[in-house]
Amino acid sequence: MKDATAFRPVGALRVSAVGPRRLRLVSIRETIELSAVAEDLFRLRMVRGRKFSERPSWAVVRDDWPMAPPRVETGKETVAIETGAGRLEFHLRDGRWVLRDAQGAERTTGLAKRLGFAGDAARVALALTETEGIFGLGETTGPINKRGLRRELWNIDVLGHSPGIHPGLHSLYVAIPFALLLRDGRTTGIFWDNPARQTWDLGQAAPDALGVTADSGEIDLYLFVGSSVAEIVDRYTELTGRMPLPPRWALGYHQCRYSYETAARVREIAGNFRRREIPCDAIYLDIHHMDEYRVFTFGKTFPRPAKLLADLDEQGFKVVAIVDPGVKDDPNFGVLRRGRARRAFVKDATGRRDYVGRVWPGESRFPDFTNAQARAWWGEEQARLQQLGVAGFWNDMNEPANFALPSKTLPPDCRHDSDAGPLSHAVAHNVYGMQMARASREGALAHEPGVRPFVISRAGYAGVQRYALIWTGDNSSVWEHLADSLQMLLNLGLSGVAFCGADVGGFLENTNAELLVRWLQMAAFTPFFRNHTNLDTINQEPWAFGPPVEAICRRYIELRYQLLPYLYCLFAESHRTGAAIMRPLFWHHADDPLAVATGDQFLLGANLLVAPILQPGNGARAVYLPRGEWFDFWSGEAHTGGRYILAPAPLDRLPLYVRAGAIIPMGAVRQHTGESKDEVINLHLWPNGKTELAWHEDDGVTIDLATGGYSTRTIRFATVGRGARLDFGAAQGSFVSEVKRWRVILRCATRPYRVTVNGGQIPARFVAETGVFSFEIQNAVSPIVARLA
Ligand code: MIG
Repeated sequence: MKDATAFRPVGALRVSAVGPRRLRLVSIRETIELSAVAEDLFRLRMVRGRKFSERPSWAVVRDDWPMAPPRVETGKETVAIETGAGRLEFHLRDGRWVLRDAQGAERTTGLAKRLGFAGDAARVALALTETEGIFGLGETTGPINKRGLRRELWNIDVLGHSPGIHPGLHSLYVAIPFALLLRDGRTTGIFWDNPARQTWDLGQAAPDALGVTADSGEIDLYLFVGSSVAEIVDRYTELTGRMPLPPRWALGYHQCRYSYETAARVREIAGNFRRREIPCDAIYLDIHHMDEYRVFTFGKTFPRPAKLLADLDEQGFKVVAIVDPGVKDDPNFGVLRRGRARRAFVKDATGRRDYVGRVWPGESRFPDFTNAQARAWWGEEQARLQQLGVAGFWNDMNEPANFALPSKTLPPDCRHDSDAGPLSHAVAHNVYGMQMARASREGALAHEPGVRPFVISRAGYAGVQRYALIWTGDNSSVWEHLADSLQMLLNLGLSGVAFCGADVGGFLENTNAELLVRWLQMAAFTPFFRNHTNLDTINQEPWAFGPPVEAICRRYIELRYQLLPYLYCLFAESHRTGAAIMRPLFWHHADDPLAVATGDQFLLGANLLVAPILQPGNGARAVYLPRGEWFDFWSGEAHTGGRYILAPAPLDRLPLYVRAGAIIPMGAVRQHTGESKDEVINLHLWPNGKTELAWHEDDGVTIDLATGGYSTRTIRFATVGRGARLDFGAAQGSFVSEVKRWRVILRCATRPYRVTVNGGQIPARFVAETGVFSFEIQNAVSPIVARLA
């Protein structure tokens, strides 16, 4: 007898059907379908038998694009589909396949006899060239380039993740089977849409092969052949959805700890921020706010939650409450009773009884978030928190975590009654967290229509960006984790999750002054900026280490608030195109091997280069500046890129550089994003030939974008002869801009200019010592032209 679990590569194939965009191939056992989904996106599916699953995908929200009809070729040995952007060839005899771009260059190759099934498992293997890099894969530990590692995509609750501390740690909380392959400056994307546990051997077992196994399900590969990293992430996020614009307060500084245990302590924390004038927008309630960990309740240490939340609101604080999935198995608990009445919980293997596991509340049942009715019910329960004034939801433990079993999650044979039909937990596991986030977001919207929800999730699968931001879970207050979190966030951004962040200061263990400062300096430039620490650790609020440290923390939090207009434009760009907000250098410099190798610096948007200090006692660090001209943000000193420089970094200084040609819009320091001030935007122009900024503004609260509730305009700057020209295109959209005046700040100026705005001369100022030339322009919706002569 043959071993049923042995690997069997796909047998010899023949063409069974040819459609306008697709080709169907059959062997004795398997069926393959090749198709062009978009010009630059191909799909390769394979099943045993003759029928593809008709289950809708949890990840994919769009799967066909208008395109010129591709050429479909059926030769004797090979078949192919060719579009204007690429070509997918398939060899009928041995299952080898090749993806090429429009220039005919081989982007990636599926190895012969390595496509097939082994028992329930499905396998794919790709050839790797010697220098090929592998990026993305969502949230995983280790260096930015995953080449040579092995990672499992199986959402799991782990304490203290780190390659150094847990060398064997292969899984984290998020599973995103999407990778970017970087080969000789060209980027190719590969996404295997299958939420079952996947194992990615990234050139470890064999240095020249990328081998991927899914524990069950179909082979369903999406192959992206775009011409840049940005294009591939753009297409990938068109496929799996994009981040909705968060409320503006989500971009501010957030303060958390496990836990602020009483209402009085929360008020004290809030009072400290305002008294010390440290900007802050949100305070989090961790699990101790509940009545014995009963979800959606407040316990006796929070006697009048509505009053507390109203008072905090008056001080400009939003409150985010933790919401864990486990519902306490207490027959007197209303949430449990209603959930049971709605048949909303995950069933055990019998399919008849609810599975009962154990989490913080003790014995608990787990809502079946894969089911639309269960999600709607959850939203109703959550609405009670909204009515009390809770502004956001923090979905923790949604891998889901379970203390009852060594596997730390639900048994694989638990039953889900999903929108896509009945599923075992083994298949639903990786989507559980994202579907919880979906319940939270959709519930928040249903019960407060028109207001942008705020949902933060620990677990997720491809497409989770549609519902929540991701924070990277329980790191430790150690330097290695600061460095690790940076690379993790970069890969999350490459994987469609632009809105992400790590616990600032580190979660487990006690932090220290230097680590807090360095972490906070870096995180001021990450999309999500939240300080959080564990139960029983020392305090790590910005003032916890005395006045000098507090002053540095304040300074960087203030800088974050000053940069919010720049950041907000980046969030808008990401909402439109899926672009990462925090980017590896190679996002803009894929053909530069040194930029590709850099995992300890990042770009915020295209124009700010952040080189955080990732080790203790460092008064300086090497910084790689990619090709082009760069300016030191602090001193204005100019540097030519394409080389390393040594950057001074005393404790109060984060090495920060601006790309020549950048327009960086900066606002006033505010104590929170809702604080109203006469809006003057400082437009810092860092000179170089020609540049532009896509300005975006809206009310920061409502979801009015679809109906034009924004104000956008292109701001262009170009040197003309010895002078320059600054153009504000006409403002688009129905939102009335809050900008009263633009203060134009030309940096590195060597002389004063004569300035005319729409023809009339206006006053200007030149300070020779600082090289700053500045003037102010009244804002107007119509085009504005300023000339510098
Ligand atoms: O088992 O709610 O990652 O941020 O503070 C620990 C308590 C449960 C894990 C989260 C952490 C949170 C903590 N939670």
